[in-house]
Amino acid sequence: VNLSDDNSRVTATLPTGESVEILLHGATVISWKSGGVENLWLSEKAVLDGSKPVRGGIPVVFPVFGGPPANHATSTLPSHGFARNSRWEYLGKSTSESGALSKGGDDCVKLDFGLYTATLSEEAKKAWPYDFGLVYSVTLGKDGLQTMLNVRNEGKVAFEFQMLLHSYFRVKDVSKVAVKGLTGVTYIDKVLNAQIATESNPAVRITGETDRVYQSIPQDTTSIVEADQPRYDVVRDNLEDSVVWNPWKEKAASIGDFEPKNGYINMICVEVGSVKGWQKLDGGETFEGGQIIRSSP
Ligand code: TA6
Repeated sequence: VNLSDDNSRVTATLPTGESVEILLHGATVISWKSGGVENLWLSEKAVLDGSKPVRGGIPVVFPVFGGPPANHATSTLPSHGFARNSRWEYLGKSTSESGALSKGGDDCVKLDFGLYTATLSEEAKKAWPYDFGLVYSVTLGKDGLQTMLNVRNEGKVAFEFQMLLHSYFRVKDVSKVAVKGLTGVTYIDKVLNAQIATESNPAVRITGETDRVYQSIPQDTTSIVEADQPRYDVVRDNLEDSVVWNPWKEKAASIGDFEPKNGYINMICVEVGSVKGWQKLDGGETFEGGQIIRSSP
Protein backbone atom coordinates (compact mmCIF):
# COMPACT_ATOMS: atom_id res chain seq x y z
CA VAL A 1 0.00 0.00 0.00
CA ASN A 2 1.40 3.40 -0.93
CA LEU A 3 0.26 6.94 -0.09
CA SER A 4 1.45 9.24 -2.88
CA ASP A 5 4.06 11.88 -2.12
CA ASP A 6 1.55 14.64 -2.71
CA ASN A 7 -0.91 12.94 -0.31
CA SER A 8 -3.55 12.97 -3.02
CA ARG A 9 -4.04 9.26 -3.56
CA VAL A 10 -3.55 5.78 -2.13
CA THR A 11 -2.59 2.77 -4.25
CA ALA A 12 -2.46 -0.89 -3.34
CA THR A 13 -1.23 -3.90 -5.29
CA LEU A 14 -1.58 -7.58 -4.43
CA PRO A 15 1.24 -10.09 -4.98
CA THR A 16 -0.98 -11.59 -7.71
CA GLY A 17 -0.99 -8.26 -9.59
CA GLU A 18 -4.43 -6.82 -8.90
CA SER A 19 -4.32 -3.11 -8.07
CA VAL A 20 -6.54 -0.27 -6.91
CA GLU A 21 -6.02 3.49 -6.76
CA ILE A 22 -8.15 5.82 -4.64
CA LEU A 23 -8.12 9.63 -4.86
CA LEU A 24 -8.57 11.19 -1.42
CA HIS A 25 -10.81 13.72 -3.15
CA GLY A 26 -14.20 12.09 -2.82
CA ALA A 27 -12.55 8.78 -1.77
CA THR A 28 -13.02 8.12 -5.48
CA VAL A 29 -11.70 4.79 -6.72
CA ILE A 30 -10.11 5.91 -10.01
CA SER A 31 -8.51 2.63 -11.05
CA TRP A 32 -9.10 -1.06 -10.39
CA LYS A 33 -7.05 -3.51 -12.42
CA SER A 34 -7.42 -7.28 -12.44
CA GLY A 35 -6.42 -9.92 -14.94
CA GLY A 36 -4.11 -7.26 -16.41
CA VAL A 37 -6.98 -4.99 -17.50
CA GLU A 38 -8.48 -1.75 -16.20
CA ASN A 39 -12.07 -2.35 -15.04
CA LEU A 40 -13.15 1.25 -14.49
CA TRP A 41 -13.73 4.01 -17.03
CA LEU A 42 -12.14 7.38 -16.25
CA SER A 43 -12.64 10.36 -18.51
CA GLU A 44 -9.45 11.64 -20.12
CA LYS A 45 -10.57 15.05 -18.85
CA ALA A 46 -11.46 13.89 -15.35
CA VAL A 47 -10.40 16.66 -12.96
CA LEU A 48 -8.26 15.04 -10.23
CA ASP A 49 -7.07 18.17 -8.38
CA GLY A 50 -9.99 18.30 -5.94
CA SER A 51 -11.71 21.22 -7.61
CA LYS A 52 -14.70 19.19 -8.80
CA PRO A 53 -16.16 15.67 -8.68
CA VAL A 54 -14.28 13.04 -10.69
CA ARG A 55 -15.82 12.06 -14.04
CA GLY A 56 -15.46 8.29 -13.82
CA GLY A 57 -14.21 5.63 -11.44
CA ILE A 58 -16.55 5.15 -8.46
CA PRO A 59 -17.82 8.49 -7.12
CA VAL A 60 -19.46 8.24 -3.67
CA VAL A 61 -22.91 9.84 -3.66
CA PHE A 62 -24.11 11.01 -0.20
CA PRO A 63 -26.37 12.33 1.42
CA VAL A 64 -28.61 12.84 -1.64
CA PHE A 65 -28.82 11.18 -5.07
CA GLY A 66 -29.41 13.48 -8.02
CA GLY A 67 -30.86 16.95 -7.67
CA PRO A 68 -32.08 17.40 -4.06
CA PRO A 69 -35.83 17.74 -3.45
CA ALA A 70 -37.37 21.08 -2.44
CA ASN A 71 -38.36 21.70 1.19
CA HIS A 72 -35.95 19.09 2.44
CA ALA A 73 -32.83 19.08 4.64
CA THR A 74 -30.78 18.41 1.49
CA SER A 75 -32.41 21.09 -0.65
CA THR A 76 -29.41 23.41 -0.81
CA LEU A 77 -26.85 20.66 -1.46
CA PRO A 78 -25.30 20.16 -4.92
CA SER A 79 -26.57 17.33 -7.12
CA HIS A 80 -25.34 13.97 -5.76
CA GLY A 81 -24.41 15.58 -2.42
CA PHE A 82 -21.04 16.64 -0.98
CA ALA A 83 -19.21 13.34 -0.34
CA ARG A 84 -17.77 12.97 -3.86
CA ASN A 85 -16.52 16.55 -3.77
CA SER A 86 -14.94 16.55 -0.29
CA ARG A 87 -11.42 15.71 0.87
CA TRP A 88 -11.49 12.39 2.78
CA GLU A 89 -8.83 11.20 5.19
CA TYR A 90 -6.92 7.95 4.65
CA LEU A 91 -7.49 6.00 7.88
CA GLY A 92 -5.19 3.09 7.11
CA LYS A 93 -5.18 -0.48 5.91
CA SER A 94 -5.76 -3.92 7.25
CA THR A 95 -4.88 -7.22 5.64
CA SER A 96 -6.15 -9.59 8.27
CA GLU A 97 -9.69 -8.72 7.23
CA SER A 98 -11.38 -11.84 6.08
CA GLY A 99 -14.83 -11.53 4.70
CA ALA A 100 -16.74 -11.65 1.46
CA LEU A 101 -13.65 -11.44 -0.71
CA SER A 102 -11.16 -13.75 0.86
CA LYS A 103 -9.86 -15.56 3.86
CA GLY A 104 -7.50 -12.78 4.91
CA GLY A 105 -3.75 -12.97 4.63
CA ASP A 106 -2.15 -11.23 1.67
CA ASP A 107 -4.81 -12.19 -0.79
CA CYS A 108 -6.74 -9.07 0.08
CA VAL A 109 -6.13 -5.58 1.44
CA LYS A 110 -8.73 -3.28 3.00
CA LEU A 111 -8.22 0.48 2.85
CA ASP A 112 -10.38 2.77 5.02
CA PHE A 113 -11.27 6.40 4.36
CA GLY A 114 -13.15 8.83 6.63
CA LEU A 115 -15.26 11.95 6.20
CA TYR A 116 -16.73 13.73 9.20
CA THR A 117 -18.61 16.91 10.00
CA ALA A 118 -15.40 18.35 11.45
CA THR A 119 -13.56 17.92 8.13
CA LEU A 120 -16.42 19.11 5.94
CA SER A 121 -16.33 22.46 4.16
CA GLU A 122 -18.13 25.34 5.88
CA GLU A 123 -20.45 25.51 2.87
CA ALA A 124 -21.45 21.86 3.16
CA LYS A 125 -21.84 22.09 6.96
CA LYS A 126 -24.15 25.04 6.52
CA ALA A 127 -26.16 23.26 3.84
CA TRP A 128 -26.53 20.06 5.86
CA PRO A 129 -26.05 20.84 9.59
CA TYR A 130 -25.94 17.30 11.02
CA ASP A 131 -23.20 15.58 13.03
CA PHE A 132 -22.18 12.51 11.01
CA GLY A 133 -19.28 10.17 10.35
CA LEU A 134 -18.60 8.20 7.15
CA VAL A 135 -16.13 5.36 6.86
CA TYR A 136 -15.66 4.08 3.29
CA SER A 137 -13.85 0.75 3.01
CA VAL A 138 -12.26 -0.37 -0.25
CA THR A 139 -11.19 -4.01 -0.19
CA LEU A 140 -9.07 -5.33 -3.04
CA GLY A 141 -9.16 -9.09 -3.42
CA LYS A 142 -7.90 -11.52 -6.03
CA ASP A 143 -11.42 -12.17 -7.21
CA GLY A 144 -13.06 -8.81 -6.79
CA LEU A 145 -13.38 -5.33 -5.32
CA GLN A 146 -15.64 -4.52 -2.38
CA THR A 147 -16.60 -0.95 -1.49
CA MET A 148 -18.73 -0.38 1.61
CA LEU A 149 -20.00 2.87 3.14
CA ASN A 150 -20.67 3.03 6.87
CA VAL A 151 -22.80 6.00 7.91
CA ARG A 152 -23.05 7.00 11.57
CA ASN A 153 -25.20 9.67 13.19
CA GLU A 154 -22.73 11.19 15.67
CA GLY A 155 -25.24 13.74 16.96
CA LYS A 156 -28.51 13.67 18.84
CA VAL A 157 -30.75 14.90 16.03
CA ALA A 158 -32.04 12.28 13.58
CA PHE A 159 -31.20 12.74 9.91
CA GLU A 160 -32.17 10.99 6.69
CA PHE A 161 -29.96 10.33 3.67
CA GLN A 162 -29.59 8.55 0.36
CA MET A 163 -26.39 6.86 -0.79
CA LEU A 164 -25.17 5.48 -4.12
CA LEU A 165 -21.88 4.25 -5.56
CA HIS A 166 -21.69 5.76 -9.04
CA SER A 167 -19.51 3.09 -10.69
CA TYR A 168 -18.32 3.67 -14.27
CA PHE A 169 -17.49 0.22 -15.70
CA ARG A 170 -15.17 -0.04 -18.67
CA VAL A 171 -16.43 -2.10 -21.63
CA LYS A 172 -15.08 -2.65 -25.14
CA ASP A 173 -18.31 -1.76 -26.92
CA VAL A 174 -21.50 -0.81 -25.07
CA SER A 175 -23.58 -1.81 -28.11
CA LYS A 176 -22.59 -5.42 -27.32
CA VAL A 177 -23.48 -5.14 -23.62
CA ALA A 178 -26.51 -6.60 -21.86
CA VAL A 179 -27.42 -5.86 -18.23
CA LYS A 180 -29.08 -8.87 -16.61
CA GLY A 181 -30.96 -9.49 -13.37
CA LEU A 182 -33.49 -6.67 -13.62
CA THR A 183 -36.46 -8.52 -15.13
CA GLY A 184 -39.76 -7.44 -13.61
CA VAL A 185 -38.17 -4.60 -11.63
CA THR A 186 -39.93 -1.22 -11.49
CA TYR A 187 -37.82 1.68 -12.69
CA ILE A 188 -38.01 5.44 -13.14
CA ASP A 189 -37.01 6.32 -16.69
CA LYS A 190 -35.26 9.68 -16.41
CA VAL A 191 -34.94 9.92 -20.19
CA LEU A 192 -38.70 9.52 -20.65
CA ASN A 193 -39.77 12.31 -18.32
CA ALA A 194 -39.37 10.18 -15.19
CA GLN A 195 -42.16 7.86 -16.17
CA ILE A 196 -42.47 4.67 -14.15
CA ALA A 197 -42.08 1.38 -16.04
CA THR A 198 -41.47 -2.28 -15.37
CA GLU A 199 -38.47 -4.00 -16.89
CA SER A 200 -39.76 -6.70 -19.23
CA ASN A 201 -36.39 -7.54 -20.76
CA PRO A 202 -34.11 -10.12 -19.13
CA ALA A 203 -31.25 -8.40 -20.96
CA VAL A 204 -31.31 -4.58 -20.89
CA ARG A 205 -29.44 -3.21 -23.88
CA ILE A 206 -28.04 0.30 -24.41
CA THR A 207 -29.10 1.77 -27.74
CA GLY A 208 -29.24 5.45 -26.79
CA GLU A 209 -29.15 7.74 -23.74
CA THR A 210 -30.18 5.52 -20.84
CA ASP A 211 -30.91 6.74 -17.31
CA ARG A 212 -33.03 4.32 -15.28
CA VAL A 213 -33.45 4.10 -11.52
CA TYR A 214 -34.37 0.47 -10.76
CA GLN A 215 -35.98 0.18 -7.34
CA SER A 216 -36.44 -2.54 -4.71
CA ILE A 217 -34.58 -5.14 -6.74
CA PRO A 218 -35.46 -8.52 -5.21
CA GLN A 219 -32.17 -10.30 -5.80
CA ASP A 220 -28.73 -8.95 -5.04
CA THR A 221 -26.77 -9.38 -8.27
CA THR A 222 -26.84 -7.34 -11.48
CA SER A 223 -24.66 -8.76 -14.26
CA ILE A 224 -22.96 -6.90 -17.09
CA VAL A 225 -22.49 -9.25 -20.03
CA GLU A 226 -20.44 -8.26 -23.09
CA ALA A 227 -20.65 -10.10 -26.42
CA ASP A 228 -22.40 -12.92 -24.56
CA GLN A 229 -19.48 -13.31 -22.12
CA PRO A 230 -19.93 -12.45 -18.40
CA ARG A 231 -17.83 -9.29 -17.68
CA TYR A 232 -18.89 -7.88 -14.27
CA ASP A 233 -21.16 -9.11 -11.49
CA VAL A 234 -22.27 -6.26 -9.25
CA VAL A 235 -23.59 -7.59 -5.93
CA ARG A 236 -25.58 -5.22 -3.71
CA ASP A 237 -24.97 -5.44 0.03
CA ASN A 238 -27.85 -4.02 2.08
CA LEU A 239 -28.88 -1.85 -0.87
CA GLU A 240 -31.96 -2.49 -3.00
CA ASP A 241 -31.75 0.03 -5.83
CA SER A 242 -29.50 0.43 -8.87
CA VAL A 243 -29.16 3.00 -11.64
CA VAL A 244 -28.23 2.06 -15.20
CA TRP A 245 -26.76 5.07 -17.02
CA ASN A 246 -25.11 5.78 -20.31
CA PRO A 247 -25.09 9.35 -21.66
CA TRP A 248 -24.78 8.23 -25.30
CA LYS A 249 -23.52 10.55 -28.00
CA GLU A 250 -25.35 13.84 -27.56
CA LYS A 251 -25.26 13.94 -23.75
CA ALA A 252 -21.58 12.91 -23.74
CA ALA A 253 -20.93 15.81 -26.13
CA SER A 254 -22.60 18.18 -23.67
CA ILE A 255 -20.61 17.06 -20.60
CA GLY A 256 -17.46 19.21 -20.50
CA ASP A 257 -15.22 16.75 -18.65
CA PHE A 258 -16.44 13.72 -20.61
CA GLU A 259 -13.59 12.78 -22.94
CA PRO A 260 -13.05 11.29 -25.43
CA LYS A 261 -16.48 12.26 -26.77
CA ASN A 262 -17.03 8.75 -28.13
CA GLY A 263 -16.04 7.36 -24.73
CA TYR A 264 -19.69 6.53 -24.08
CA ILE A 265 -19.01 3.45 -26.22
CA ASN A 266 -16.50 2.22 -23.61
CA MET A 267 -18.49 2.68 -20.42
CA ILE A 268 -21.66 1.76 -18.60
CA CYS A 269 -22.71 2.88 -15.15
CA VAL A 270 -24.41 0.34 -12.89
CA GLU A 271 -24.77 2.20 -9.63
CA VAL A 272 -25.87 0.43 -6.46
CA GLY A 273 -27.62 2.54 -3.86
CA SER A 274 -30.45 3.32 -1.52
CA VAL A 275 -32.19 6.06 -3.47
CA LYS A 276 -35.88 5.20 -3.23
CA GLY A 277 -37.01 7.29 -0.27
CA TRP A 278 -34.60 7.94 2.61
CA GLN A 279 -32.66 5.99 5.21
CA LYS A 280 -33.25 7.52 8.66
CA LEU A 281 -30.69 7.41 11.47
CA ASP A 282 -31.39 8.45 15.03
CA GLY A 283 -28.49 9.70 17.17
CA GLY A 284 -25.83 7.01 17.55
CA GLU A 285 -27.29 4.72 14.89
CA THR A 286 -25.33 3.46 11.89
CA PHE A 287 -26.16 2.17 8.40
CA GLU A 288 -23.84 0.18 6.16
CA GLY A 289 -24.29 -0.57 2.48
CA GLY A 290 -22.10 -1.26 -0.51
CA GLN A 291 -21.11 -3.59 -3.29
CA ILE A 292 -18.89 -6.45 -4.28
CA ILE A 293 -17.83 -6.34 -7.92
CA ARG A 294 -16.46 -9.47 -9.54
CA SER A 295 -14.71 -9.03 -12.84
CA SER A 296 -14.11 -11.75 -15.44
CA PRO A 297 -11.72 -10.06 -17.88
O1 TA6 B 1 -26.60 8.29 -12.15
C1 TA6 B 1 -27.14 8.85 -13.30
C2 TA6 B 1 -27.14 10.36 -13.15
O2 TA6 B 1 -27.99 10.76 -12.11
C3 TA6 B 1 -27.53 10.95 -14.50
O3 TA6 B 1 -28.79 11.56 -14.43
C4 TA6 B 1 -26.39 11.94 -14.78
O4 TA6 B 1 -26.72 13.19 -14.23
C5 TA6 B 1 -25.24 11.25 -14.05
O5 TA6 B 1 -25.82 10.83 -12.83
C6 TA6 B 1 -24.00 12.08 -13.87
O6 TA6 B 1 -24.22 13.11 -12.96
P1 TA6 B 1 -23.00 14.16 -12.71
O7 TA6 B 1 -23.49 15.09 -11.66
O8 TA6 B 1 -21.82 13.34 -12.24
O9 TA6 B 1 -22.73 14.78 -14.05
